[in-house]
Amino acid sequence: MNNKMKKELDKNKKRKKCIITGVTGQDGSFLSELLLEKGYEVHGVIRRSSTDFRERIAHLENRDDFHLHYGDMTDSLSLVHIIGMVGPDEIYNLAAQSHVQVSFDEPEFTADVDAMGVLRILEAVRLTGVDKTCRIYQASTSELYGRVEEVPQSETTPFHPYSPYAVAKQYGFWIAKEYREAYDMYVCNGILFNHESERRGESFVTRKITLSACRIAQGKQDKLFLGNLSSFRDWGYAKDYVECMWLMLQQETPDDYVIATGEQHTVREFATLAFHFVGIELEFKGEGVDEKGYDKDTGKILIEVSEEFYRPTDVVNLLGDPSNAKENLGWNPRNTSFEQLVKLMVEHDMESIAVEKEKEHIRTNVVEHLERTR
Ligand code: NAP
Ligand code: G4F
Repeated sequence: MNNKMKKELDKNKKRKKCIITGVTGQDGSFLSELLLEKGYEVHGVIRRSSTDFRERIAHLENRDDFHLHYGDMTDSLSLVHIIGMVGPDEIYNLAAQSHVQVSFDEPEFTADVDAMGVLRILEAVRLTGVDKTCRIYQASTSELYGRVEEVPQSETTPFHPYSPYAVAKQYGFWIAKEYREAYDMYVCNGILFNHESERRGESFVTRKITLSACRIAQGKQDKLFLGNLSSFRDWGYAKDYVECMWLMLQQETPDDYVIATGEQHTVREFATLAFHFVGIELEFKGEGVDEKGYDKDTGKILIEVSEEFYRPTDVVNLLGDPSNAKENLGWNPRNTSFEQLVKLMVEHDMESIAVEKEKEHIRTNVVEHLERTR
């Protein structure tokens, strides 16, 4: 064996292995990039779906240190099989039905994936015998504070979940903590406040706003319909937040951490800033369902409230206190400011909508040409 081969073998021996559930999601894709950069062998769990295009991780799929396995949070056998086969040093459990409003329409599925799914992962780790060596990150959420009992919220704030999603995540939080205490397993809950990015799902409020602002600015959409404009969120940048997931699993002892910026803004403020970055100054008039967002220059109505987007119970006052993570993980909550976050999302979407527009223009020209020459 020559020196180069020996070095390669040593590198592979030392290479840490991790499993990421929810690898196709916003966080899963950023975390995969981070862990690959750190030299991990990354194993992602994917669901069988009718379309095989996985946009957020497509650029990683040809690497030989990135592997995908079919599995599902509702299917214990698939999880036992993957964990048994990989023998991971770390598991990041990010898979979830993650949309709060959808959890009112699909409460049973949400509970199966977001609550029972956590139990299935923990038991799979025990059944495959890696419980003393494998560290587990559980994606908990600020939605646990729900109908908030104090502001700001920290690790000691009582939970008051306020949606089927939050109730399911509450089970996930406690079962993770229970396995840590009962079986001495290394399990951490990251209580992450909202984090957004250019990869955020298009039906979450921030991305819905940035995409619509860009379409309106480029003449592709007339109006944006939103729900509760007065809701407060503590919004950070997803790329900054995945680093905390990794940091939590590198500590001597496992614990639960709040990850937040310590700054809150309303949906209305987010929209005002997003429109500002596309060159439109908004002003809001009216109240409740009658509130509207006007273009200050033209007086045109660009935003209206629709009750369709109201939730049976809504969480309206999230503000995190990240002091503990700052002190014990060395986390810098202001890596990306609110303004930088909105700007980077808008810049990304301006470009993607322009490309969409260009493609549509070419398609229309081709159709017109075919019709003329038929
Ligand atoms: P996301 O973009 O919605 O991604 C969710 C991921 O879960 C997707 O990869 C999805 O796969 C997968 N998934 C859903 N059901 C599954 C099932 N039955 N089996 C296997 N995989 C399944 O969510 P995210 O924003 O990245 O959030 C990651 C995690 O953090 C979630 O657990 C979320 O609840 C939690 N969280 C998010 C935030 C936030 O602000 N983003 C804040 C706190 C906590 P498909 O591609 O196949 O649908
Ligand atoms: O963007 P959202 O749908 O995010 P929400 O409900 O805060 O949930 C997200 O963050 C949680 C962390 O706190 C995660 F656990 C969860 O997985 C997810 O990533 O809604 C934010 C706020 C809500 O108060 C909602 O009522 O915006 C309000 N809103 C107003 N109009 C709207 C809309 N939300 C959506 N999705 N669509 C609207 O048109």
